[in-house]
Amino acid sequence: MSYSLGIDSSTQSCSALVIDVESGVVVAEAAVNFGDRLPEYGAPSGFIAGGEGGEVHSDPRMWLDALEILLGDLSERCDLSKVAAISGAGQQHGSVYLNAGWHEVVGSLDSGKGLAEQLDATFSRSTSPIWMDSSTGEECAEIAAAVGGDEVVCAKSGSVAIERFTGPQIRKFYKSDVAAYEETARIHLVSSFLCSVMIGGDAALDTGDGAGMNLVDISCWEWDGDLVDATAPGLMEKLPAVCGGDSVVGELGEYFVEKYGFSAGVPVTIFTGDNPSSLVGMGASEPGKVVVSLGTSDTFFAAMPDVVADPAGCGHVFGNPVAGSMSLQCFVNGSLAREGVKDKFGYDWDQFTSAFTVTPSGNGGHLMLPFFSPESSPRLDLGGPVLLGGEVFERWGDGDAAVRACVEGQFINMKLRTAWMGLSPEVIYLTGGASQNDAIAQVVADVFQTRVERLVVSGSVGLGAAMRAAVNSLGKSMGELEAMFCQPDAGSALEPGVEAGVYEAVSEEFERALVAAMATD
Ligand code: XUL
Repeated sequence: MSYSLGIDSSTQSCSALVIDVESGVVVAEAAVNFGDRLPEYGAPSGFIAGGEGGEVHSDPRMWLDALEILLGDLSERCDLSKVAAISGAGQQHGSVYLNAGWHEVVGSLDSGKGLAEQLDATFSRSTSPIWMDSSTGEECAEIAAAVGGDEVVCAKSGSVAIERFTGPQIRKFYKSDVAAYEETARIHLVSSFLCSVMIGGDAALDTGDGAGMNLVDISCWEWDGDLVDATAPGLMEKLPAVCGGDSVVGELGEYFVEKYGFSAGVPVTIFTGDNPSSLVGMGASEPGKVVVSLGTSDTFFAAMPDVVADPAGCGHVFGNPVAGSMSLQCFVNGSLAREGVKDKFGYDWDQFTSAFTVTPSGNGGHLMLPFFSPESSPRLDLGGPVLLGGEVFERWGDGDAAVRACVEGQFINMKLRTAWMGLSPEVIYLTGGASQNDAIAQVVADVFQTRVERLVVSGSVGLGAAMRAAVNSLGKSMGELEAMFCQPDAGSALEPGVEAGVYEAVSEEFERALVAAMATD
Protein backbone atom coordinates (compact mmCIF):
# COMPACT_ATOMS: atom_id res chain seq x y z
CA MET A 1 0.00 0.00 0.00
CA SER A 2 1.99 2.94 -1.27
CA TYR A 3 -0.58 5.32 -2.70
CA SER A 4 -1.07 8.80 -1.28
CA LEU A 5 -4.05 10.99 -2.19
CA GLY A 6 -3.91 14.79 -2.29
CA ILE A 7 -7.05 16.90 -2.72
CA ASP A 8 -7.17 20.55 -3.80
CA SER A 9 -10.44 22.43 -3.28
CA SER A 10 -9.72 25.66 -5.10
CA THR A 11 -11.76 28.60 -6.34
CA GLN A 12 -12.92 27.18 -9.66
CA SER A 13 -12.52 23.46 -9.24
CA CYS A 14 -11.85 20.56 -6.94
CA SER A 15 -9.03 18.33 -8.12
CA ALA A 16 -6.97 15.47 -6.80
CA LEU A 17 -4.05 13.31 -7.58
CA VAL A 18 -2.88 9.92 -6.36
CA ILE A 19 0.86 9.27 -6.24
CA ASP A 20 2.67 5.99 -5.79
CA VAL A 21 5.54 6.78 -3.45
CA GLU A 22 7.41 3.57 -4.23
CA SER A 23 7.49 3.81 -8.03
CA GLY A 24 7.47 7.65 -8.09
CA VAL A 25 4.60 7.95 -10.54
CA VAL A 26 1.37 9.89 -10.53
CA VAL A 27 -1.17 7.05 -10.68
CA ALA A 28 -4.32 9.04 -11.34
CA GLU A 29 -5.64 12.58 -11.56
CA ALA A 30 -9.13 14.03 -11.69
CA ALA A 31 -10.66 17.50 -11.62
CA VAL A 32 -14.20 18.78 -11.26
CA ASN A 33 -14.81 22.27 -12.56
CA PHE A 34 -17.63 23.79 -10.48
CA GLY A 35 -19.12 25.84 -13.30
CA ASP A 36 -19.12 22.97 -15.81
CA ARG A 37 -20.15 20.07 -13.62
CA LEU A 38 -22.40 21.80 -11.10
CA PRO A 39 -24.18 24.55 -13.07
CA GLU A 40 -27.12 24.39 -10.68
CA TYR A 41 -25.12 26.47 -8.16
CA GLY A 42 -25.10 29.48 -10.50
CA ALA A 43 -21.34 29.86 -10.04
CA PRO A 44 -19.71 29.57 -13.48
CA SER A 45 -16.37 30.71 -12.05
CA GLY A 46 -16.78 29.06 -8.66
CA PHE A 47 -18.45 31.93 -6.86
CA ILE A 48 -22.00 33.25 -6.85
CA ALA A 49 -22.24 35.98 -9.46
CA GLY A 50 -23.63 39.42 -8.65
CA GLY A 51 -22.33 39.98 -5.10
CA GLU A 52 -22.69 43.60 -4.03
CA GLY A 53 -20.24 45.97 -2.35
CA GLY A 54 -17.32 43.66 -3.01
CA GLU A 55 -19.01 40.56 -1.56
CA VAL A 56 -17.94 37.28 -3.11
CA HIS A 57 -19.47 34.09 -1.74
CA SER A 58 -19.67 30.41 -2.71
CA ASP A 59 -22.05 27.69 -1.65
CA PRO A 60 -20.29 25.16 0.60
CA ARG A 61 -22.69 22.46 -0.68
CA MET A 62 -21.08 22.92 -4.08
CA TRP A 63 -17.68 22.00 -2.59
CA LEU A 64 -19.22 18.86 -1.08
CA ASP A 65 -20.92 17.82 -4.32
CA ALA A 66 -17.68 18.39 -6.21
CA LEU A 67 -15.76 16.25 -3.71
CA GLU A 68 -18.17 13.40 -4.31
CA ILE A 69 -17.99 13.64 -8.11
CA LEU A 70 -14.20 13.86 -7.84
CA LEU A 71 -13.84 10.74 -5.72
CA GLY A 72 -16.28 8.91 -8.02
CA ASP A 73 -14.18 9.85 -11.07
CA LEU A 74 -10.97 8.93 -9.28
CA SER A 75 -12.32 5.53 -8.24
CA GLU A 76 -12.79 4.72 -11.93
CA ARG A 77 -9.19 5.66 -12.69
CA CYS A 78 -7.36 3.85 -9.90
CA ASP A 79 -7.88 1.35 -7.12
CA LEU A 80 -8.64 3.58 -4.15
CA SER A 81 -8.27 0.63 -1.76
CA LYS A 82 -4.50 1.05 -2.27
CA VAL A 83 -4.56 4.59 -0.84
CA ALA A 84 -2.77 4.53 2.51
CA ALA A 85 -2.41 8.26 3.22
CA ILE A 86 -4.60 11.28 2.53
CA SER A 87 -4.37 15.03 2.87
CA GLY A 88 -5.68 18.09 1.12
CA ALA A 89 -5.72 21.85 0.75
CA GLY A 90 -8.30 24.54 0.23
CA GLN A 91 -8.44 28.04 -1.18
CA GLN A 92 -7.31 30.23 1.72
CA HIS A 93 -9.41 32.56 3.89
CA GLY A 94 -12.89 31.22 2.92
CA SER A 95 -15.05 30.29 5.91
CA VAL A 96 -17.92 27.88 6.64
CA TYR A 97 -20.43 28.57 9.42
CA LEU A 98 -21.99 25.60 11.23
CA ASN A 99 -24.65 25.28 13.91
CA ALA A 100 -24.82 23.03 16.96
CA GLY A 101 -26.05 20.12 14.84
CA TRP A 102 -22.71 19.95 13.00
CA HIS A 103 -20.80 17.76 15.43
CA GLU A 104 -23.40 15.04 15.47
CA VAL A 105 -24.20 15.07 11.74
CA VAL A 106 -20.57 15.03 10.59
CA GLY A 107 -19.91 12.13 12.95
CA SER A 108 -22.70 9.95 11.59
CA LEU A 109 -22.68 10.35 7.81
CA ASP A 110 -24.75 7.76 5.97
CA SER A 111 -23.17 6.50 2.73
CA GLY A 112 -26.65 5.86 1.33
CA LYS A 113 -27.18 9.62 1.09
CA GLY A 114 -25.20 12.57 -0.28
CA LEU A 115 -22.90 14.78 1.82
CA ALA A 116 -24.60 18.06 0.88
CA GLU A 117 -28.02 16.60 1.60
CA GLN A 118 -27.00 15.50 5.09
CA LEU A 119 -24.97 18.55 6.04
CA ASP A 120 -27.50 20.99 4.63
CA ALA A 121 -29.24 21.48 7.97
CA THR A 122 -25.95 22.25 9.76
CA PHE A 123 -25.11 25.53 8.01
CA SER A 124 -25.84 28.60 10.14
CA ARG A 125 -24.89 30.79 7.16
CA SER A 126 -26.00 29.46 3.85
CA THR A 127 -23.05 30.77 1.84
CA SER A 128 -19.33 31.17 2.50
CA PRO A 129 -17.32 34.33 1.89
CA ILE A 130 -14.18 33.46 -0.11
CA TRP A 131 -10.81 35.12 -0.64
CA MET A 132 -12.08 37.31 -3.47
CA ASP A 133 -14.41 39.14 -1.08
CA SER A 134 -13.27 42.72 -0.47
CA SER A 135 -16.33 43.98 1.40
CA THR A 136 -14.85 44.27 4.91
CA GLY A 137 -12.81 47.48 4.84
CA GLU A 138 -14.75 48.87 7.79
CA GLU A 139 -14.27 45.71 9.86
CA CYS A 140 -10.52 45.69 9.16
CA ALA A 141 -10.29 49.24 10.48
CA GLU A 142 -12.35 48.34 13.58
CA ILE A 143 -10.20 45.29 14.42
CA ALA A 144 -6.98 47.26 13.93
CA ALA A 145 -8.24 50.13 16.07
CA ALA A 146 -9.30 47.77 18.86
CA VAL A 147 -5.85 46.20 19.24
CA GLY A 148 -3.71 49.31 18.74
CA GLY A 149 -3.28 49.70 14.99
CA ASP A 150 -2.31 47.78 11.89
CA GLU A 151 1.30 47.39 13.03
CA VAL A 152 0.03 45.46 16.04
CA VAL A 153 -2.23 43.23 13.92
CA CYS A 154 0.69 42.56 11.57
CA ALA A 155 3.22 41.84 14.30
CA LYS A 156 0.80 39.45 16.00
CA SER A 157 -0.84 37.68 13.05
CA GLY A 158 1.75 38.04 10.27
CA SER A 159 -0.44 40.33 8.13
CA VAL A 160 -2.21 43.64 8.57
CA ALA A 161 -6.02 43.34 8.76
CA ILE A 162 -7.04 42.48 5.21
CA GLU A 163 -10.50 42.40 3.66
CA ARG A 164 -10.31 38.81 2.41
CA PHE A 165 -8.88 37.40 5.65
CA THR A 166 -11.29 35.38 7.76
CA GLY A 167 -11.34 37.49 10.95
CA PRO A 168 -12.71 40.62 9.26
CA GLN A 169 -15.17 38.39 7.39
CA ILE A 170 -16.39 36.87 10.66
CA ARG A 171 -16.79 40.32 12.15
CA LYS A 172 -18.92 41.42 9.22
CA PHE A 173 -21.16 38.37 9.64
CA TYR A 174 -21.52 39.10 13.34
CA LYS A 175 -22.46 42.73 12.66
CA SER A 176 -24.88 41.97 9.85
CA ASP A 177 -26.70 38.99 11.40
CA VAL A 178 -26.17 38.68 15.15
CA ALA A 179 -28.78 35.93 15.52
CA ALA A 180 -27.17 33.70 12.87
CA TYR A 181 -23.74 34.44 14.36
CA GLU A 182 -24.99 33.38 17.77
CA GLU A 183 -26.43 30.21 16.28
CA THR A 184 -22.99 29.38 14.90
CA ALA A 185 -21.24 26.72 16.97
CA ARG A 186 -18.22 26.21 14.74
CA ILE A 187 -16.42 28.26 12.06
CA HIS A 188 -14.20 26.29 9.73
CA LEU A 189 -11.92 27.26 6.89
CA VAL A 190 -12.55 25.59 3.53
CA SER A 191 -9.60 23.29 4.27
CA SER A 192 -10.61 22.28 7.80
CA PHE A 193 -14.28 21.92 6.78
CA LEU A 194 -13.45 19.39 4.07
CA CYS A 195 -10.94 17.63 6.29
CA SER A 196 -13.65 17.33 8.97
CA VAL A 197 -16.05 15.81 6.47
CA MET A 198 -13.41 13.31 5.37
CA ILE A 199 -12.65 12.11 8.88
CA GLY A 200 -16.27 12.28 10.02
CA GLY A 201 -15.33 14.53 12.94
CA ASP A 202 -14.42 18.08 13.82
CA ALA A 203 -10.88 18.61 12.46
CA ALA A 204 -8.33 21.15 13.65
CA LEU A 205 -7.02 23.72 11.20
CA ASP A 206 -3.33 24.02 10.42
CA THR A 207 -0.90 26.87 11.00
CA GLY A 208 -0.56 27.45 7.24
CA ASP A 209 -4.21 28.19 6.60
CA GLY A 210 -4.89 29.44 10.14
CA ALA A 211 -2.47 32.33 9.68
CA GLY A 212 -4.68 33.66 6.89
CA MET A 213 -7.34 34.68 9.38
CA ASN A 214 -5.81 37.66 11.26
CA LEU A 215 -6.54 35.64 14.40
CA VAL A 216 -3.52 33.39 15.03
CA ASP A 217 -0.45 34.57 16.97
CA ILE A 218 2.48 33.61 14.73
CA SER A 219 4.92 33.64 17.65
CA CYS A 220 3.27 30.55 19.19
CA TRP A 221 0.72 29.42 16.56
CA GLU A 222 -2.21 29.71 18.98
CA TRP A 223 -5.32 31.86 18.78
CA ASP A 224 -4.49 35.41 19.82
CA GLY A 225 -6.95 36.38 22.55
CA ASP A 226 -6.85 40.11 21.75
CA LEU A 227 -7.50 39.60 18.04
CA VAL A 228 -10.23 37.04 18.69
CA ASP A 229 -11.95 39.42 21.16
CA ALA A 230 -11.60 42.35 18.77
CA THR A 231 -13.24 40.33 16.00
CA ALA A 232 -16.52 39.20 17.56
CA PRO A 233 -17.90 38.31 21.00
CA GLY A 234 -17.84 34.66 22.01
CA LEU A 235 -15.68 33.80 19.01
CA MET A 236 -13.05 31.69 20.80
CA GLU A 237 -15.45 28.84 21.49
CA LYS A 238 -16.54 28.76 17.86
CA LEU A 239 -12.99 28.19 16.59
CA PRO A 240 -11.41 24.76 16.11
CA ALA A 241 -7.95 23.91 17.47
CA VAL A 242 -4.83 25.06 15.59
CA CYS A 243 -2.25 22.32 14.90
CA GLY A 244 0.98 21.94 12.96
CA GLY A 245 0.94 20.60 9.41
CA ASP A 246 2.48 17.34 10.54
CA SER A 247 -0.64 16.34 12.51
CA VAL A 248 -2.64 13.28 11.59
CA VAL A 249 -6.15 14.33 12.61
CA GLY A 250 -8.06 11.09 12.16
CA GLU A 251 -8.91 8.18 9.93
CA LEU A 252 -10.92 8.37 6.76
CA GLY A 253 -14.64 8.15 7.62
CA GLU A 254 -16.70 5.03 6.97
CA TYR A 255 -18.78 7.07 4.52
CA PHE A 256 -15.89 7.16 2.03
CA VAL A 257 -14.84 3.57 2.64
CA GLU A 258 -18.33 2.32 1.82
CA LYS A 259 -19.03 4.68 -1.04
CA TYR A 260 -15.72 4.91 -2.94
CA GLY A 261 -13.87 1.72 -2.07
CA PHE A 262 -11.13 3.10 0.18
CA SER A 263 -9.63 0.74 2.75
CA ALA A 264 -10.67 1.13 6.37
CA GLY A 265 -8.45 3.09 8.74
CA VAL A 266 -6.55 5.31 6.26
CA PRO A 267 -4.82 8.10 8.23
CA VAL A 268 -5.75 11.66 7.22
CA THR A 269 -3.18 14.43 7.62
CA ILE A 270 -4.52 17.87 8.56
CA PHE A 271 -5.48 19.91 5.48
CA THR A 272 -3.78 23.24 4.75
CA GLY A 273 -4.20 26.29 2.51
CA ASP A 274 -3.51 26.13 -1.22
CA ASN A 275 -0.44 28.37 -1.06
CA PRO A 276 1.28 26.49 1.78
CA SER A 277 0.46 23.23 0.00
CA SER A 278 1.89 24.56 -3.24
CA LEU A 279 5.15 25.45 -1.45
CA VAL A 280 5.49 21.76 -0.61
CA GLY A 281 4.40 20.54 -4.06
CA MET A 282 7.00 22.74 -5.72
CA GLY A 283 9.74 21.20 -3.61
CA ALA A 284 10.43 24.46 -1.78
CA SER A 285 9.38 23.67 1.78
CA GLU A 286 12.95 24.01 3.13
CA PRO A 287 14.55 27.48 3.44
CA GLY A 288 16.94 28.22 0.56
CA LYS A 289 14.48 27.97 -2.31
CA VAL A 290 12.21 30.77 -3.36
CA VAL A 291 9.23 30.47 -5.68
CA VAL A 292 8.35 33.39 -7.93
CA SER A 293 5.16 32.92 -9.89
CA LEU A 294 4.65 35.29 -12.81
CA GLY A 295 0.98 35.70 -13.54
CA THR A 296 -1.64 38.43 -13.80
CA SER A 297 -0.08 39.49 -10.55
CA ASP A 298 3.35 38.22 -9.55
CA THR A 299 3.71 36.25 -6.33
CA PHE A 300 6.79 35.55 -4.25
CA PHE A 301 6.79 32.84 -1.61
CA ALA A 302 9.34 30.97 0.41
CA ALA A 303 10.00 28.88 3.50
CA MET A 304 11.43 31.27 6.08
CA PRO A 305 14.35 30.63 8.43
CA ASP A 306 12.78 32.79 11.20
CA VAL A 307 9.28 33.89 12.07
CA VAL A 308 9.24 37.61 11.30
CA ALA A 309 6.43 39.81 10.02
CA ASP A 310 6.81 42.46 7.31
CA PRO A 311 7.36 45.78 9.12
CA ALA A 312 5.90 47.54 6.07
CA GLY A 313 2.72 45.46 6.39
CA CYS A 314 2.68 44.36 2.72
CA GLY A 315 3.68 40.68 2.94
CA HIS A 316 2.09 37.76 4.76
CA VAL A 317 3.45 35.11 7.10
CA PHE A 318 1.77 31.71 7.17
CA GLY A 319 2.76 28.49 8.91
CA ASN A 320 4.86 26.24 6.70
CA PRO A 321 3.01 22.92 6.82
CA VAL A 322 6.33 21.07 6.88
CA ALA A 323 7.93 23.10 9.70
CA GLY A 324 8.30 26.74 10.76
CA SER A 325 6.84 29.49 8.65
CA MET A 326 6.56 30.73 5.10
CA SER A 327 6.09 34.09 3.49
CA LEU A 328 3.82 35.14 0.67
CA GLN A 329 3.83 38.48 -1.03
CA CYS A 330 1.75 39.64 -3.97
CA PHE A 331 2.72 42.21 -6.58
CA VAL A 332 -0.42 43.37 -8.33
CA ASN A 333 1.45 44.82 -11.32
CA GLY A 334 2.62 41.61 -12.93
CA SER A 335 1.77 40.51 -16.47
CA LEU A 336 -0.65 43.37 -16.97
CA ALA A 337 2.16 45.89 -16.50
CA ARG A 338 4.48 43.96 -18.85
CA GLU A 339 1.68 43.85 -21.37
CA GLY A 340 0.93 47.53 -20.81
CA VAL A 341 4.44 48.51 -21.95
CA LYS A 342 4.37 46.06 -24.86
CA ASP A 343 1.06 47.45 -26.10
CA LYS A 344 2.12 51.05 -25.64
CA PHE A 345 4.70 50.55 -28.39
CA GLY A 346 2.62 48.16 -30.50
CA TYR A 347 5.25 45.44 -29.92
CA ASP A 348 4.57 41.72 -30.15
CA TRP A 349 6.21 39.39 -27.62
CA ASP A 350 9.21 38.79 -29.92
CA GLN A 351 9.88 42.52 -30.14
CA PHE A 352 9.40 42.78 -26.37
CA THR A 353 11.99 40.03 -25.88
CA SER A 354 14.43 41.54 -28.41
CA ALA A 355 14.44 44.78 -26.42
CA PHE A 356 16.67 43.05 -23.87
CA THR A 357 19.36 42.29 -26.44
CA VAL A 358 19.72 45.95 -27.50
CA THR A 359 19.71 47.49 -24.01
CA PRO A 360 22.35 47.01 -21.29
CA SER A 361 21.72 45.48 -17.84
CA GLY A 362 20.94 48.40 -15.57
CA ASN A 363 19.46 50.17 -18.59
CA GLY A 364 21.92 53.06 -18.88
CA GLY A 365 20.10 55.23 -16.35
CA HIS A 366 16.56 54.60 -17.62
CA LEU A 367 14.32 53.75 -14.71
CA MET A 368 10.62 52.95 -14.29
CA LEU A 369 8.34 52.66 -11.28
CA PRO A 370 6.21 50.11 -13.15
CA PHE A 371 2.88 50.58 -11.40
CA PHE A 372 0.11 50.77 -13.99
CA SER A 373 -2.59 50.07 -11.41
CA PRO A 374 -2.72 50.47 -7.61
CA GLU A 375 -0.03 48.26 -6.07
CA SER A 376 -0.04 46.28 -2.81
CA SER A 377 3.77 45.97 -2.45
CA PRO A 378 4.35 48.79 -1.70
CA ARG A 379 0.84 50.02 -1.07
CA LEU A 380 0.45 52.94 -3.46
CA ASP A 381 -1.53 54.40 -6.28
CA LEU A 382 0.60 56.63 -8.49
CA GLY A 383 -2.03 56.83 -11.21
CA GLY A 384 0.37 55.21 -13.69
CA PRO A 385 4.05 54.34 -14.15
CA VAL A 386 6.76 56.92 -13.46
CA LEU A 387 9.67 57.14 -15.93
CA LEU A 388 13.03 58.70 -15.13
CA GLY A 389 16.09 59.07 -17.36
CA GLY A 390 16.05 61.83 -19.95
CA GLU A 391 13.50 63.70 -21.98
CA VAL A 392 13.00 61.14 -24.78
CA PHE A 393 12.61 58.20 -22.42
CA GLU A 394 10.30 60.09 -20.07
CA ARG A 395 7.87 60.94 -22.84
CA TRP A 396 7.68 57.23 -23.76
CA GLY A 397 9.93 57.81 -26.77
CA ASP A 398 12.17 54.74 -26.38
CA GLY A 399 10.32 51.42 -26.55
CA ASP A 400 13.29 49.12 -25.94
CA ALA A 401 14.48 51.05 -22.90
CA ALA A 402 10.92 51.15 -21.56
CA VAL A 403 10.53 47.37 -21.82
CA ARG A 404 13.73 46.76 -19.90
CA ALA A 405 12.93 49.50 -17.38
CA CYS A 406 9.57 47.92 -16.65
CA VAL A 407 10.91 44.42 -16.05
CA GLU A 408 13.99 45.60 -14.13
CA GLY A 409 11.76 47.87 -12.05
CA GLN A 410 9.42 44.98 -11.23
CA PHE A 411 12.17 42.72 -9.92
CA ILE A 412 14.16 45.46 -8.19
CA ASN A 413 10.94 46.32 -6.39
CA MET A 414 10.32 42.65 -5.60
CA LYS A 415 13.80 42.25 -4.14
CA LEU A 416 13.50 45.41 -2.03
CA ARG A 417 10.02 44.62 -0.75
CA THR A 418 10.89 41.04 0.23
CA ALA A 419 14.14 41.91 2.06
CA TRP A 420 12.25 41.71 5.39
CA MET A 421 12.10 37.92 4.99
CA GLY A 422 15.86 37.65 5.60
CA LEU A 423 16.34 35.03 2.90
CA SER A 424 19.53 34.09 1.10
CA PRO A 425 18.18 31.77 -1.60
CA GLU A 426 20.35 29.30 -3.50
CA VAL A 427 17.79 29.05 -6.24
CA ILE A 428 14.66 30.80 -7.46
CA TYR A 429 12.01 28.53 -8.94
CA LEU A 430 10.23 30.56 -11.58
CA THR A 431 6.73 29.49 -12.61
CA GLY A 432 3.74 30.91 -14.45
CA GLY A 433 3.25 32.04 -18.04
CA ALA A 434 6.03 34.64 -18.29
CA SER A 435 8.60 32.35 -16.64
CA GLN A 436 9.27 30.69 -20.01
CA ASN A 437 10.62 33.96 -21.40
CA ASP A 438 14.42 33.72 -21.11
CA ALA A 439 14.93 37.48 -21.18
CA ILE A 440 12.62 38.04 -18.22
CA ALA A 441 14.09 35.05 -16.35
CA GLN A 442 17.61 36.45 -16.90
CA VAL A 443 16.60 39.77 -15.32
CA VAL A 444 15.33 37.83 -12.29
CA ALA A 445 18.68 35.98 -12.01
CA ASP A 446 20.64 39.23 -12.42
CA VAL A 447 18.64 41.37 -10.00
CA PHE A 448 18.52 38.69 -7.28
CA GLN A 449 22.06 37.46 -8.09
CA THR A 450 20.64 33.94 -7.79
CA ARG A 451 20.34 30.95 -10.10
CA VAL A 452 16.91 30.62 -11.69
CA GLU A 453 15.27 27.31 -12.58
CA ARG A 454 11.96 26.91 -14.36
CA LEU A 455 9.28 24.76 -12.75
CA VAL A 456 6.32 23.21 -14.47
CA VAL A 457 3.83 23.14 -11.67
CA SER A 458 0.42 22.04 -12.76
CA GLY A 459 -1.18 20.39 -9.75
CA SER A 460 1.39 21.53 -7.18
CA VAL A 461 -1.33 22.09 -4.54
CA GLY A 462 -2.68 18.53 -4.72
CA LEU A 463 0.84 17.14 -5.06
CA GLY A 464 1.95 19.00 -1.94
CA ALA A 465 -0.97 17.49 -0.03
CA ALA A 466 -0.16 13.96 -1.21
CA MET A 467 3.52 14.47 -0.30
CA ARG A 468 2.69 15.72 3.20
CA ALA A 469 0.42 12.76 3.78
CA ALA A 470 3.16 10.39 2.58
CA VAL A 471 5.71 11.94 4.95
CA ASN A 472 3.33 11.75 7.89
CA SER A 473 1.86 8.31 7.26
CA LEU A 474 4.05 6.32 4.87
CA GLY A 475 7.47 6.90 6.40
CA LYS A 476 8.84 8.80 3.42
CA SER A 477 11.20 11.77 3.74
CA MET A 478 10.36 15.02 1.99
CA GLY A 479 13.75 14.87 0.21
CA GLU A 480 12.95 11.46 -1.30
CA LEU A 481 9.56 12.67 -2.48
CA GLU A 482 10.98 15.88 -3.96
CA ALA A 483 13.52 13.84 -5.91
CA MET A 484 10.67 11.73 -7.33
CA PHE A 485 8.02 14.33 -8.01
CA CYS A 486 9.41 17.90 -8.09
CA GLN A 487 12.32 18.04 -10.48
CA PRO A 488 12.75 21.47 -12.06
CA ASP A 489 13.77 21.72 -15.69
CA ALA A 490 17.55 21.69 -15.13
CA GLY A 491 18.25 22.31 -18.82
CA SER A 492 16.68 25.75 -18.64
CA ALA A 493 18.58 26.97 -15.57
CA LEU A 494 20.04 30.48 -15.80
CA GLU A 495 22.95 31.91 -13.79
CA PRO A 496 23.39 35.61 -12.97
CA GLY A 497 25.18 37.25 -15.88
CA VAL A 498 26.17 40.61 -14.37
CA GLU A 499 28.13 41.86 -11.39
CA ALA A 500 26.11 42.43 -8.23
CA GLY A 501 27.10 46.11 -8.24
CA VAL A 502 25.10 46.91 -11.39
CA TYR A 503 21.76 46.43 -9.72
CA GLU A 504 22.81 47.63 -6.28
CA ALA A 505 23.28 51.11 -7.72
CA VAL A 506 20.03 50.98 -9.72
CA SER A 507 18.14 49.72 -6.64
CA GLU A 508 19.27 52.74 -4.65
CA GLU A 509 18.07 55.02 -7.40
CA PHE A 510 14.79 53.11 -7.64
CA GLU A 511 14.18 53.50 -3.90
CA ARG A 512 14.92 57.23 -4.01
CA ALA A 513 12.52 57.64 -6.94
CA LEU A 514 9.87 55.64 -5.12
CA VAL A 515 10.14 57.70 -1.94
CA ALA A 516 9.86 60.89 -3.97
CA ALA A 517 6.85 59.61 -5.93
CA MET A 518 5.08 58.44 -2.77
CA ALA A 519 5.65 61.82 -1.14
CA THR A 520 3.61 63.43 -3.92
CA ASP A 521 1.12 60.50 -4.09
C1 XUL B 1 -3.82 34.10 -0.74
C2 XUL B 1 -5.09 34.17 -1.50
C3 XUL B 1 -5.31 33.26 -2.65
C4 XUL B 1 -6.21 32.12 -2.23
C5 XUL B 1 -6.83 31.40 -3.42
O1 XUL B 1 -3.75 35.01 0.29
O2 XUL B 1 -5.96 34.92 -1.18
O3 XUL B 1 -4.11 32.81 -3.19
O4 XUL B 1 -5.52 31.23 -1.41
O5 XUL B 1 -5.95 30.71 -4.16
